[in-house]
Amino acid sequence: MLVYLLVITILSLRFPENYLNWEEIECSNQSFPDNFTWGVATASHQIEGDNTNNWSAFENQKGLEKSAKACEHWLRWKEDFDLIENLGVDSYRLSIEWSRIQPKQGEWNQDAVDQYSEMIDDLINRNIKPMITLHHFSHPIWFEDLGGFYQRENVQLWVDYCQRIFELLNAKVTDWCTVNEPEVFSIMGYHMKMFPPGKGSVFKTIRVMKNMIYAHSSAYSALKKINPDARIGLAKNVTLFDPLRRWNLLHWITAIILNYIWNGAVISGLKNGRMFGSKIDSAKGSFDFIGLNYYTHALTSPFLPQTTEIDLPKRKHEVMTDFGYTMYAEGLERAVKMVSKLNVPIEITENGVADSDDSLRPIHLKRHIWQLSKLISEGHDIRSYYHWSLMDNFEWAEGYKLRFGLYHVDYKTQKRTLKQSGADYQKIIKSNR
Ligand code: GCO
Repeated sequence: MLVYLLVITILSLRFPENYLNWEEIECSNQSFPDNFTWGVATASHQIEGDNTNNWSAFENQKGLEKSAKACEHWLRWKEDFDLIENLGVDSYRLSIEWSRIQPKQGEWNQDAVDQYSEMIDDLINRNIKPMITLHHFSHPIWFEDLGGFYQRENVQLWVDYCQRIFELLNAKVTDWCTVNEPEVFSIMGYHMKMFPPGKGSVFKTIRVMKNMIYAHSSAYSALKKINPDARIGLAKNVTLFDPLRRWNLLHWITAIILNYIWNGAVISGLKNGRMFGSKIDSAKGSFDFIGLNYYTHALTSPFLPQTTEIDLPKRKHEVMTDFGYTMYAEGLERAVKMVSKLNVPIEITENGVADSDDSLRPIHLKRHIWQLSKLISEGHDIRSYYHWSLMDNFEWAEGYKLRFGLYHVDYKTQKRTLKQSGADYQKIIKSNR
């Protein structure tokens, strides 16, 4: 019993779960460095509409809500860029849809390439720096049919594609994210069955996660050979895992295991070239920055739900978001400290909230930005903040019911309307505080 108590005490002290008294915090008093980059983020499949890729196939196969026309961004991109400009951001994180560029293996769709080039030029003309993500969950069906990232030999096909896009745009675009959230892609797709290809195997998940890190590092070295000055990194989702009952060792053990699978493995892969006991030498140091996507923490027990469709447990005083996880701005500190281990500049490549009536987002924004400024003032090298997302869009397995936008989208009319939170963000950007 004594040993048990000792272990629990050590764990509790070593891994505290902090909460702030927000009532007492004056959130508007902090300023940001002059060169701090404010941004918004989106991903191709979530906004463009009419994509034919692994995701659209999965939507059909599983009877999910279809992405269909999404925000019709492929047709309305110019007016959407007006919206981005209207926010006053310095940068826009977007992804390029591989399935548009290479609808069939060996085929190169010049029209799509031209449109993306035009879009990039247009952003630059508006003084908005693009950050390009090369793989944000979606890829062509032919690639999936070959086994996708489950087969290590397929990685080269993706790297070839990345090289061509990079050759085309690297003179104009300095910041590149190779892959978005390798851990979410593999866990949701190969364990939780909620993303394509809908498999349920821990072994497959680990294999794909390693392959994604290998894919990232292969792209990194190929692209750096073309232009050593480019800034290339990846976006890592950090979800914190805290034991539901802090006196229960089983809950601690679950939290520790999940933390390794979700966060530790990728960080160790990038830092030491080792993950899950295997070596991926090329991964070591293969990044000029680390992108951090931060949303929440999960309270764990051995009975953690295996779907995102139900609410996760929460502390009494915590506020639930529409996604069924809580708003936990305090956690940004631990998330930043975790990725700080990589010793490179940090870009907050995503942070936001599902909140259909925009009642929570203004507070969410304020708290996270306050936390961010505090971390910067404490010396963390955080260069940017990209809010997820520009406008409401297709939230993967959850479809359109979850609204993450600073702009509201009426999907019937495709009308976009600035929300209160969007106006708040505009002000924050303008005053840089
Ligand atoms: C992810 C993605 C985004 C999501 C966002 C909100 O984390 O799943 O990068 O595509 O839409 O995070 O859940």
